[in-house]
Amino acid sequence: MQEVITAQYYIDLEDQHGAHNYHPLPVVLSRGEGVYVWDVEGKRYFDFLSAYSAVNQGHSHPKIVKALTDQAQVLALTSRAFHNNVLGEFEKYATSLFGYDKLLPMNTGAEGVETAIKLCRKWAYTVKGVEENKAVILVACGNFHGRTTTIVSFSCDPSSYGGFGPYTPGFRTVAYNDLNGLEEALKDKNVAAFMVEPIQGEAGVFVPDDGYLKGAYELCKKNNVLFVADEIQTGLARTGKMLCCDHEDVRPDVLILGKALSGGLYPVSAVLCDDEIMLSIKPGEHGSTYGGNPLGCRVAIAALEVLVEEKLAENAERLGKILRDELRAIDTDLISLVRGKGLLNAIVINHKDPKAAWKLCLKLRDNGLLAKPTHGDKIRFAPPLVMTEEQLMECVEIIRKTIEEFTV
Ligand code: PXG
Repeated sequence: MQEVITAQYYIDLEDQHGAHNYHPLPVVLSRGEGVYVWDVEGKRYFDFLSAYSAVNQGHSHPKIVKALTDQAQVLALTSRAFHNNVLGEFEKYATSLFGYDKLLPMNTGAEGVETAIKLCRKWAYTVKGVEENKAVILVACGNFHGRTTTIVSFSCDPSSYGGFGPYTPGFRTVAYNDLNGLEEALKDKNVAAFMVEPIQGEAGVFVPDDGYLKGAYELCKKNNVLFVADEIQTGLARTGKMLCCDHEDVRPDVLILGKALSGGLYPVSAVLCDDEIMLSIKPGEHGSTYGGNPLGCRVAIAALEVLVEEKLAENAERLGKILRDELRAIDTDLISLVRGKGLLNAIVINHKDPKAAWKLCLKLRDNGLLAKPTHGDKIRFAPPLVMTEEQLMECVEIIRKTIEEFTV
């Protein structure tokens, strides 16, 4: 008789041989397609996390899979020691789509953020005229920009930075959603840039007041400071526009993209800006072995085309409104707040048990929907953007039923 391999086997395997740097929901996935994922026992779930907004185009989108497999058979990696015949095509497509002079390709989101930081510092010294080693980058409290030692240096979350010092200097924190605090901080002539998430995803989908991004951008302009938008999680149709900054007609000086830039098939990130900033970095001063490789570039072109061709921003905008209305209509004390934009949403759980959000996610899993708590009491609801209204209503029913049944 063949031994049945259960989910617990894989969980134990990771536990025994892997680092304990995550606390995943106990579900072991082995397949994904569109808005669905399946576990090793064949049970199907709605994915309400989308790999933290990396699979906006849905799992294994056929067009992106084809781009990946076709290119993998031809040429995957050259390094940047040589040119390849896909990089320029990707750069041209993405810069014309987003309206910038240039693009710099990297792999992970954190590398995109590091790249933006280096560009801002170089620009400050070579263009703005800040004295060498004095540049300051302003960031917002509650930020999540990645996990490198420099990036965690300016986190306000002890679980991100605690125990990882000494910290990189050159960053100052201002309160999020506070234009007065930003205006005050901008008085320092050494400020090179203000880097901000248009919605703070990791902080629990914290949506700033209308006008905050526009106001922050204008303050930056007044002070000759670069406005840097980390759209790694909010960008690429997730919030109902191609970029979240589009909601306020703000064009960031420096735009950081990642995650859905590859539709979940390959790590691709990028920084976009105009020549005055981008050309301040010279040959040999920045790069990455894999950054700009033909495989990633083909995947990224296809991933962007899918967003445009399938009108995923419009779908996210429409379904997001329905989702928030439906969630607000659930008659329960368990949800104290529903917030979000497009299909980047969160509910805040109101319960005396601090583990209530986790327990609710376990029940949602049992009922066929996968979501994950953040910061203890918030649950993000961010399905792939290829979802249909009918599927969304099925998900709403699962959530409603789970909440009604929920007793701790
Ligand atoms: N900026 C933002 C706004 C993000 O949400 C990053 C940068 C970093 O991207 P990379 O590709 O380096 O992870 C993110 C990432 C995790 C985790 O497991 C990361 C994110 C969200 C949830 C969990 O570290 N966002």
